[in-house]
Amino acid sequence: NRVYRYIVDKLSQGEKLHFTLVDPDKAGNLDKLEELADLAASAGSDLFLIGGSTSVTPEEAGIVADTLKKTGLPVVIFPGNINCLTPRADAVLFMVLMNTLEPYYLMQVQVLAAPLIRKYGLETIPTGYIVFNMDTAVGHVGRVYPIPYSKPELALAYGLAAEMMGFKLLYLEAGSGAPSPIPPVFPQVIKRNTGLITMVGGGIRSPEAVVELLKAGADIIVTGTVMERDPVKGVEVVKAVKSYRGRDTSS
Ligand code: 1GP
Repeated sequence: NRVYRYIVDKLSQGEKLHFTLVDPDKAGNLDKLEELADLAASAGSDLFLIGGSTSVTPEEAGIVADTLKKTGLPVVIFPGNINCLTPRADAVLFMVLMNTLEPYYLMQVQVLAAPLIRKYGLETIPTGYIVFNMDTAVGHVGRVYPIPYSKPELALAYGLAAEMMGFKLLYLEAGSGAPSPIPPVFPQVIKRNTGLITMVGGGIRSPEAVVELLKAGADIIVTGTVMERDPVKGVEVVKAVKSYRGRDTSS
């Protein structure tokens, strides 16, 4: 479990982490991908996530993993489905979409994927995944049953269940390209009441948003869109995570 240890070691030294999400659709333009990867790595991003999208071949995922690995950072699959799996990554977030109405994403896809993952020899990081925003691709594809923004106690119930089931990470997701990030009260309530590593992503596009979420107790910030659309801003966002020295209000 090398990647998991890498994450835990950094967190235990008081660091906050930044993960860069890359859509393997980018396999078509490897020069551009390499440029983006170098930019993210030199800004201080800690890890690459690949996946998210459903229109990806395992071959594309492999090419993208190889390209990202040149930076020396770990490459972890964030699977939208089985098609994203590749032995060329370092690990996979072994996820359960906890608030889905679709049995496939609750247990079936994990059962289908497990023998493949074993064959590939990939490290697995047990991850609870909660999607907040219905109006995103993941909300639609994942048949998400939304958690009202006014009910943090409901999100906490998911968090407690995730911890009791033995998940290590809890990923609180607004959805890629969401108009705004999830409200900070969500990571806050999870950090106050569980020992889970709290990862927040979706719609994060400014250093101010990063600081708010980190203050609330988020351990890991994930961004994808901002680095692709506005690299200067993307670098600022990574740096906001890595230079954060404030105290959490969660404890
Ligand atoms: C998707 O949360 C990530 O899982 C990234 O979202 O593309 O909005 O940064 P953005």
